[in-house]
Amino acid sequence: MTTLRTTLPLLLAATTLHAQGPDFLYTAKVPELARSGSAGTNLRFLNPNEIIALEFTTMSCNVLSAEKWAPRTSSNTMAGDENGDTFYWNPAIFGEIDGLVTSIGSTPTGITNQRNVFWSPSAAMGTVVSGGAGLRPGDVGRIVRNTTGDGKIQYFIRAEQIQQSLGLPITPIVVDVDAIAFSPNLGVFFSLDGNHAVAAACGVTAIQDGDVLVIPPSSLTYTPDMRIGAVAPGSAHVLFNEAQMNTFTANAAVADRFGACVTSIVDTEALEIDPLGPQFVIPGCTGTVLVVPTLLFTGETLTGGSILTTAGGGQIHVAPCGPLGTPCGAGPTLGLQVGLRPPTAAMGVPSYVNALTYTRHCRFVTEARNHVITSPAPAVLDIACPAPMSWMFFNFAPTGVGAVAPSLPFAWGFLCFPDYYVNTFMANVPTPGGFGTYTSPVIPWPCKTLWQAVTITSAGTIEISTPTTVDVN
Ligand SMILES: [Ca+2]
Ligand SMILES: [Ca+2]
Ligand SMILES: [Ca+2]
Repeated sequence: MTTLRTTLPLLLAATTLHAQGPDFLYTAKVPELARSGSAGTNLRFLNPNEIIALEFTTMSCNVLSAEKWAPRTSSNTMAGDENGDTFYWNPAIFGEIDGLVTSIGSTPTGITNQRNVFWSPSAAMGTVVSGGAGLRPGDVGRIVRNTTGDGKIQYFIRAEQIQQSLGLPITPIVVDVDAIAFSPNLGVFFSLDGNHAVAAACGVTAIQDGDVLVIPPSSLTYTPDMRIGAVAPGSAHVLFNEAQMNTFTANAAVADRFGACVTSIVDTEALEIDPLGPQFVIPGCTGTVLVVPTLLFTGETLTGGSILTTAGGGQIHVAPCGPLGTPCGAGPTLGLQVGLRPPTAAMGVPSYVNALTYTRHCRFVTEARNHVITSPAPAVLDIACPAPMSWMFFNFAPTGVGAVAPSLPFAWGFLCFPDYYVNTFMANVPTPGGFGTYTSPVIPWPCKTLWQAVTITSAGTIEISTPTTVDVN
């Protein structure tokens, strides 16, 4: 197979990247626990369809903990009753989040929030609320409010565009995007779940799930807010094939969760551009010059949650708190390096990192103890707050098949969740140490209850949390 990596790097490029770091948002392959225990709250339970934050900028390295950032209930609230069963709660929404990306236009203040980050699901979201094609495994998108209402889908790149870039027919949809990274100067980098017969650039006729592909910037057109407007057919190049990803992986000499040396990638699972890593310019076979950045990557063999880099021909990536994996021969990769709690002192977490993006973000999150309760009962909500005091607000949510709660822009906030759904003040909730718990009055009858907390940050901004909906039977 012809790949670009077989051509020697010609020139160190000085392309400017948009700054997104230095913190991470990522997802774990299977349910995990926050290293900190999240003060005993339910926020400690991290699920594969939830986005986790790893904040080198705000946490000491000796207590570095991954914390819940986009709970299922927040996505459920934004999505509404997408599967038409009259419940907001859908613990299986998205299956897994298997790709994450941010775009320059999505972060006008440089801040990533739960509305402007893009993700790829492993299972299609219901279309009862969104209409249209919905959010499918081959798409990378987000849930937005538009002129027709809440619960709509906006795409960073559509499955149809991925298939066009591979020289495939637009229908039927066969691809599942499994890793994605983007820079307007460098293009869209991606990897798929599964092997496909294609008609991509350079005469490539087959791609594997370990391959890393790129659609170069010259083959992309953008929307005004820097999403992908169109792709040139057959323009995707295999940047690194699976054998080359195996070489990077073997060279990194990282241990898996059991302490065994990992020598192959099997399936590339996450990609991100390292803005501090060297870049090379190589001539593409079609005459298109490609700029190859340093890529952070993970794969399904990288249990324990290690993160590797293509730098130097393949290494364990070094983050502000140290290497993101245990060197081969030095014991297991535990998961502590990405803030997860290992099952024992001698065995790492079962997850690999399934999706990864550099960000700057705020973490102000609510999570229900029970997402479906039977009246009469109180709702109990856990809060992760960036300040030591928060104020809980309430509203009723619409009921019925395909219901979705209306949101409005939260005019004061510009760091945390950007929209509000609530209208009634309920109570002060202390959040010393970053966590707190609120117990509502007894809810006497069946209804849909919607909750958000408000706080004032040390920066002096008024911010609102992610929303939680509790279905009351
Ligand atoms: Ca539902
Ligand atoms: Ca996917
Ligand atoms: Ca993945």
